[in-house]
Amino acid sequence: MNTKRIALLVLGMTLLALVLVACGGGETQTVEVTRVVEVTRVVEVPAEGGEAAPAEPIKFAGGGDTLAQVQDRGILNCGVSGTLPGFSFLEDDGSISGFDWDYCRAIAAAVLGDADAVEGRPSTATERFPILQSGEIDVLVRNTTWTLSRDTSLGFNFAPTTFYDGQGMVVRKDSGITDLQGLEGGTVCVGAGTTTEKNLADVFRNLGINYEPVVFNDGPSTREAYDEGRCDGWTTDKSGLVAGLTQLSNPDEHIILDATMSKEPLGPLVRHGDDNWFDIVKWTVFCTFQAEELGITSENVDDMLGSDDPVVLNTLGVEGDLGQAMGLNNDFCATVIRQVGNYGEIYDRNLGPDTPFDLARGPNALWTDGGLIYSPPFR
Ligand SMILES: N[C@@H](CCC(=O)N[C@@H](CS)C(=O)NCC(=O)O)C(=O)O
Repeated sequence: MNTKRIALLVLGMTLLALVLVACGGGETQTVEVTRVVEVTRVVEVPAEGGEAAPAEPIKFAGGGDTLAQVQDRGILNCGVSGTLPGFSFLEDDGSISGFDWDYCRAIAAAVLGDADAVEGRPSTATERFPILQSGEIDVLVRNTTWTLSRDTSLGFNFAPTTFYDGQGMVVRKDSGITDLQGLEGGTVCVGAGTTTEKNLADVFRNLGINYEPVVFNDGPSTREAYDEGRCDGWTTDKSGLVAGLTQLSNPDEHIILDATMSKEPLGPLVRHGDDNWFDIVKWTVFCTFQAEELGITSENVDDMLGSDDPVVLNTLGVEGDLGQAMGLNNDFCATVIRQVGNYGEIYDRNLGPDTPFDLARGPNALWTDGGLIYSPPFR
């Protein structure tokens, strides 16, 4: 054994020596309280012969073996939409592109050292949760909103939000509708199994608007029905509307109303029951945030390995053993940035000014620029 456990009992931290306890009859009593603090430290000592023995496999608390399964398989199974340009879009040649897809690739890079070692599983809104619950996919990155019930009773854990969104409404310009109230007595196309459907009902009830929801099984059918004129309005996440507008027959004939109907924090999620896997997905996302904040890009990451800044060195695994704490290589974050890029690069590549979407960063700016994108310390 090259590891010794040293238990230190720190006794007698006598605290609160004078605690005044109110007694029944208004009297006070003095009580002495002694706190016992047990500190257990694990100390690495060299094995016999002076050489450090190989590290023992780390046993992770919290159950689950998703990491081992993915490593044995050599492929990450990642659930996506596949029909949402800019986020995850399945091309005719079978390739997938988009912001969500890049997060699938980032997780594969962190875990397997290869951003290409990932299989995308396109899914509709209604089938996305069953395929994660059943283990068909290891992680879902599919424009999915973090809600309390999904995070608890549905049995999922949400990694940090990668895209702060809100629900919007598209109408035809020539309809004369300029606000939600203009949809009074009208019809709205909406996808089943989404937060969108429920928000629509709540918001219109609050505003006292009578309307008829026309519900479809998947995103493309919802959009096509609106395009064919079957509804007066079409609602989903604003990101979905911006992406979907490009797929309408005449995009210029439609507008997104100036109304945000909900909060839609979108990000990756995993099954309950595997804390280590959850940590891996979480810290892969944080790695992309942290790298943008530190100015580490896919272009300069190798130069940054020689930085003088200890924060950069810890993030990239040149110093410390942060990756090992999750069963990953210590340079997992360097691999992610080298192969996929930091948050800003991922955003710009898929949604930025040089794309058809040209989505302003808004709340998705770094916290240092007034946005919500923030990583806890890599320490
Ligand atoms: N963020 C919402 C809505 C997600 C959603 O599924 N939106 C539809 C409309 S954009 C969609 O992506 N459809 C694509 C599809 O079903 O493939 C949620 O998590 O419920």
